[in-house]
Amino acid sequence: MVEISPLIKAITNRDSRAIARAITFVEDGDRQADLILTGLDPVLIEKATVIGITGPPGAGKSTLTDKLISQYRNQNERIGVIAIDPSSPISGGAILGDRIRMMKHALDNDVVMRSMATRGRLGGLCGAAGATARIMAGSGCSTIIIETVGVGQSEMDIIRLADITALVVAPGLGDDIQAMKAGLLEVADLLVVNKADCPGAEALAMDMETVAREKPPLADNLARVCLTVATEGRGIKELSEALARIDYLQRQGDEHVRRRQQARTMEVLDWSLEMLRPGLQDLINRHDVLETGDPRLLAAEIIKELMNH
Ligand SMILES: Nc1nc2c(ncn2[C@@H]2O[C@H](COP(=O)(O)OP(=O)(O)O)[C@@H](O)[C@H]2O)c(=O)[nH]1
Ligand SMILES: [Mg+2]
Repeated sequence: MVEISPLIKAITNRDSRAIARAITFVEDGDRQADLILTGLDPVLIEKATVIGITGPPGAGKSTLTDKLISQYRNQNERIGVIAIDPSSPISGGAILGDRIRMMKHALDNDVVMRSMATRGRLGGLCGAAGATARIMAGSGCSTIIIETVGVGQSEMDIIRLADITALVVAPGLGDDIQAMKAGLLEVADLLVVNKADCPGAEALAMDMETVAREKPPLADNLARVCLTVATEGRGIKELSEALARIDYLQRQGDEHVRRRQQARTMEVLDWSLEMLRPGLQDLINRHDVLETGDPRLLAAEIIKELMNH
């Protein structure tokens, strides 16, 4: 057991080791995390904006994130990055390319980075990511970027943690984009057509404009589609401005509160399921699963038992 209040103080003072330690408590489901989280400044947490950056693998999310970090740092903002990495269950870390790219930011005390693996963990990804974002905010980060591959359900859940979601697409990913149209395009506030230097970008941008027009307008003249060349840093300033504008508009109306409610709901659900899991497992173990009919029927029975406990 460590002393909590010095740790909270150290986080507030932007001590990177204290921040990393607190996030580890969160990831381990350690109860000390609760004490830390309730001790952080709620005003900082409310003010910070969580930006979700999603899209298919290879679209350029990491390159874009890297350039956005530089952009925010030029504006003298402190920034947090949570990279949700589905591919690396063992290291729980970013792939080598991302590591090299982010190296220059790793030396910057005002860039707080953390990667989280989707697989090979006990679950509770949403809850852990939400808590991590709050720790970053409590340490003075005004923007927190969550980078995630927009493929599976858990990644979709993660996106619901964000105040603003940018969907990154790129020409040449063809089928992926078609497959995405159902879910991700709907949740995206901003559509980023990256690799604008590659053939097919114009046509893709026109496609995206059509999609964007179907969205309820937040305001007149709000850019919903951004063209970028992440590798060259082109369009990054415009992208950050579009994000800032959406944030501003959402905070003017009810949308910001609605998003935060949605995020909290996801987190509570996620933690609840985590907490139920061991008890459920215990009850299931007491049944002969092969004998007790249909799995779904047994599940309903187990829930009944749990309620009567
Ligand atoms: N031509 C071109 N290549 C890019 C651009 N942005 C990223 N890339 C390249 O696309 C590849 C995938 O980028 P990455 O950021 O790792 O994509 P992620 O999987 O979405 O995170 C890398 O080789 C990048 O250098 C761009 O604007 N134009
Ligand atoms: Mg990436």
